[in-house]
Amino acid sequence: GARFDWEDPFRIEDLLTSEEIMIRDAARDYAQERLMPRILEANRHERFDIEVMAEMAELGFLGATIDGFGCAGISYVAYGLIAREFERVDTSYRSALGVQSTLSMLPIYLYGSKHQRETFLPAMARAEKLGCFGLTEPDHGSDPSGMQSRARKVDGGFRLTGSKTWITHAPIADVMVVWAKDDEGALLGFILERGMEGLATSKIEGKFSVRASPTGQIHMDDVFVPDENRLPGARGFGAPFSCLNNARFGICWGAVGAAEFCWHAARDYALERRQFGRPLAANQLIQKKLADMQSEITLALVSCLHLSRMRDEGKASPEMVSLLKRNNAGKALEIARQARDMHGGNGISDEYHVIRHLMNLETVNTLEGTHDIHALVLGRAQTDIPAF
Ligand code: TGC
Ligand code: FAD
Repeated sequence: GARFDWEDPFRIEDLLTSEEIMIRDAARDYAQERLMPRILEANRHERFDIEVMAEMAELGFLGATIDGFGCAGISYVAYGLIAREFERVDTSYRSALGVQSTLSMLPIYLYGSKHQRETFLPAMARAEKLGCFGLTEPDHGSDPSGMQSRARKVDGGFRLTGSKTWITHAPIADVMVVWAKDDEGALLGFILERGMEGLATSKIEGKFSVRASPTGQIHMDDVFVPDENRLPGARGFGAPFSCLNNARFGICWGAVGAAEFCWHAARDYALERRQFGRPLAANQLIQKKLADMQSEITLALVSCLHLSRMRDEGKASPEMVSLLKRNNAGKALEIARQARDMHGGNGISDEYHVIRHLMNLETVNTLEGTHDIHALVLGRAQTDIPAF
């Protein structure tokens, strides 16, 4: 007969392969046993435990969708399941996974030379080299096409000048995938390495969101970058945007992980906490909120699975990714807010974790294209009118 499992209403578990379940369980065990015990202090003190990267490498999670070069070659479904488990603990950990895998390693894999792939990818998969992705600038966020960073051609290489901001892992990265325009205004991609003359990074202090993730700026003052460090396959904005498509898959799944944590926490709390002589969960208003959370999360997960399977078959368009990134980040934020509310005063204490997720999801709603920018992508796709 048909069963109903409140935690998995549409039996998504039955739609996963045994390999996907194995990877998911490894990610869940690691996240719950090793990341969860660290996050409270890490978040309080804006601290990133760098050994987390080596642990992710040990499990084979870094650059995991890449086939070869020391990477596992797993599906986007499996990758998404890892992202979901990491973000169930904290956005900072999903971000760490995503920036290394889809925004640093993937551009080198997609647009790099054989030599660049061999030099960087295995070392990055082992977390011996950490990467970051520099697209956003102080004056150009949603519209990177206006960027001011310049790559001037000189003998044997390029001279890069400009600055990037809001760059995840900039303060700790050894390798920086940076985008800049050449003398003709064409967008090029470069692999910058810490220690190059004129290259500096700084940390953005005082964030109220993703506090366990080091975010910073990249300053380039006439940095000489040899020709061999230019990504030969990248020319035009299609290159960084393609990397973003893949990073956005991780966010689609990750946002649901954070939302699931908040939903489960709100349910547990409502069952335990008593007011007016009965559990909070005995109230219709509370049950409605739980039903809304369950519905949105279930629909989001089915969509994640569907979109990722399409991605694995090469059938996912950027607009499909925009639709789901926008939906899942926005819905997760709303779920976290409701869960915070249902915890009453305790909801603002970090020991209950929902306020941390709520603050993090503000970032998730903004990065990799804001909620409204993805609406405009979808608006353009159905009206043919770019309204950016
Ligand atoms: P547009 O005219 O649409 O396109 C220019 C060229 O790019 C191609 N393209 C894409 N290719 C692949 N995937 C996509 N999603 C693509 N979107 C556009 C397009 O085909 C065209 O190619 P070509 O060959 O014809 O030149 O460009 P536009 O200037 O109108 O841009 C539109 C818009 C607003 C969608 C774009 O600027 C955009 O996506 N803005 C948002 C910026 C953004 O997402 N930044 C993210 C920074 S990285 C980050 O946040 C990492 S967070 C990491 C973490 O901690 O998790
Ligand atoms: P703006 O573009 O200034 O937007 C401000 C507001 O205006 C938003 O609400 C936006 O939706 C709205 N808006 C903008 N244009 C329009 C329009 N035409 N019509 C209607 N509304 C509009 N970037 C990287 O390159 N690499 C990274 O690793 C990275 N990591 C990040 C980590 C964190 C914690 C954060 C917060 C950001 C990170 N980013 C990174 C940058 C991120 O991608 C940008 O913040 C994002 O793209 C938005 O750009 P912006 O902050 O300049 O906002």
